[in-house]
Amino acid sequence: MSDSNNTISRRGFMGATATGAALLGGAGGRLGLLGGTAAVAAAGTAGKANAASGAHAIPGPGELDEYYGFWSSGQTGEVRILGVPSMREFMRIPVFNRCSATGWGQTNESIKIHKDGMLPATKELLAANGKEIHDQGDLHHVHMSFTEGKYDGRFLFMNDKANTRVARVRCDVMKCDSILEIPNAKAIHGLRPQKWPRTNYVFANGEDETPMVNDGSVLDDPSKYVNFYTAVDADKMQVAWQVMVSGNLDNTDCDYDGKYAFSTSYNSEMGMNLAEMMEAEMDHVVIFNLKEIEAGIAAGDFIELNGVKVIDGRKGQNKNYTRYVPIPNSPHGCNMAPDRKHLCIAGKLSPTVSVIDVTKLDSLFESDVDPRSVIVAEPELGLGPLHTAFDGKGNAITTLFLDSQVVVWNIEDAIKAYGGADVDPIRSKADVHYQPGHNSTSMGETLDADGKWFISMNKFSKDRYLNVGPLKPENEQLFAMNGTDLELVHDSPTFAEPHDSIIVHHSVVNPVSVWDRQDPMWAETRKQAEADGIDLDDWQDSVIRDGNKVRVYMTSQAPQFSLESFTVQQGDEVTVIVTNLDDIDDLTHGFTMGNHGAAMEVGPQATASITFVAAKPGVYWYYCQWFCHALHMEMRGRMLVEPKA
Ligand code: RUQ
Ligand code: CUA
Repeated sequence: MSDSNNTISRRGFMGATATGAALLGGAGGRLGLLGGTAAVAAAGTAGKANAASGAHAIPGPGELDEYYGFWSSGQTGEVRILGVPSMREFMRIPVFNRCSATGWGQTNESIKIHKDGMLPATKELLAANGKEIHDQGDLHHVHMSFTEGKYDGRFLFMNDKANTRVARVRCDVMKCDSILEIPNAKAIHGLRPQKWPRTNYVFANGEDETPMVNDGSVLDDPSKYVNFYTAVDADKMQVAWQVMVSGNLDNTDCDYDGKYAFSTSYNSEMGMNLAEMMEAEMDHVVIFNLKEIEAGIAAGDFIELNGVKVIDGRKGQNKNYTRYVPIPNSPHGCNMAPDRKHLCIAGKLSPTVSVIDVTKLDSLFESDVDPRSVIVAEPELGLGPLHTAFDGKGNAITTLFLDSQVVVWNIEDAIKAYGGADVDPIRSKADVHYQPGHNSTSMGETLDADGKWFISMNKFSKDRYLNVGPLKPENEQLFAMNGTDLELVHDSPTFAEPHDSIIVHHSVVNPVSVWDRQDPMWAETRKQAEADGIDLDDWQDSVIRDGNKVRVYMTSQAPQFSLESFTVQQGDEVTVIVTNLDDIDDLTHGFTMGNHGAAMEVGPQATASITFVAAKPGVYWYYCQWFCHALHMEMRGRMLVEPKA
């Protein structure tokens, strides 16, 4: 999986002479272009040897990264695309947030995506607050779709803890195409796509338990509270089924066999305050038996709650839907190793990671064995273990929040030690700055885990950067993995929040550069245009009146809108539909209507539309806000709003 992008690099130039020689020898496409410069650079810096080897080369200016990094942004509500290992930020994909630049949350196309998956009760709640859609979200986890245990480059899926939602991003255009609000559950936190045989389901767990009938009559009766584990049909973006569970749920993952999914619970007590939540020494991980749940649904063993088929998998039901494996103490991270066998549950308040052998899970459902018999190791790693990543070579890397460290440990040795052997599974520890939460390794949650790069996503930067006031950035750190040693190669501050990330080889991801004119994103808009007798594929400029609704169709082609001006009446509801006829790479236009809070991105060959009320008479300029041409400033026009007669 190496390519020429990776072998020519700034670090490569600065590396040992051997690397320099390899550089000059292995001419690929890009290398050919840069060959001359490379030779000079290599000669000029010979001797400044750097510890990072050629395999850990960091691309310099103009050079491409070997990996895409997909970042969740926590309370910012968007997805970010970075290059790894350069850690350059390429793009932001608005999902649960509103975006001033692209008009996400303002365009009719994006509002439709928000509203299509919204529960009726939420529409009412928002309307009562003077809103049509949510304008914030808390995006914790982003993961790619799988086929047979490997990333397949089709979709990214992500959760919104704040408003109990799951969303999907299309990797061909890197835009969100679906947002689904999950009924019954509250605060969707953990999220993971099914790995095998493909991502038919996206598993999502609710974090906050709520009264079974949540009508305002129950607050302090824990026996009335339940929690829900949800399987979303990933193709249709609809809830497939839910399982009612005991205890709250935190994070989730699933196996590489399509048989089981798992979710940690830090509050098995169902406590409502801190003291109650921390009472028990042992909490648990819930094991979901997918085949049994599907069979139970097929056999009608469910209740229907808000239109969803819900299986009862609470403790004590003892049907074959769920099992509860006791884990110390408020477990958090839930990570399946790419060895297809070991599930790592991070103890958080316990210094341990509990390793479950998933090949033993059948026995839990077949007989009355001690649920802890599936645990094959429980190494003590340090204080505050939160999440675990893998190198694909039998080693795991766990973040230690309280210790501000990450620890590399060997799974097989941990199993031996658990069996009584005198071996230390810990291979190395590295300080991180400071208090790490998630971590990720290159391709680390797939069967292609390659053990080259490791990222620690740290909740605090403290003194690491120039002071920017009371609100400090968080911090993420990139390490080159030299076997089981971690070498810090890069720090970057990040704005709220470096929550979670995945590192995906570039060969898996193949976005287009120009939209397909028939893209489903604006299918509704297209239908309306057809009804209005407009051909969206052609240069057009039409103002269609429909009562007090006015639809303004125009095209953009650098450096012009097809309409220099248009006229509406005071009080009209105006929809502007812009089709970008430019069809070359990187020629995005925009449309901003001055003083109306209306702006949108219109990519090459895309159509986008936005609606506002022209409430005040006067002349208003509209302009293109994406720099597109030497005459970009001139790309503007006027809307005349005539006073009411
Ligand atoms: S959870 S810091 Cu929201 Cu991803 Cu563990
Ligand atoms: Cu079109 Cu700027």
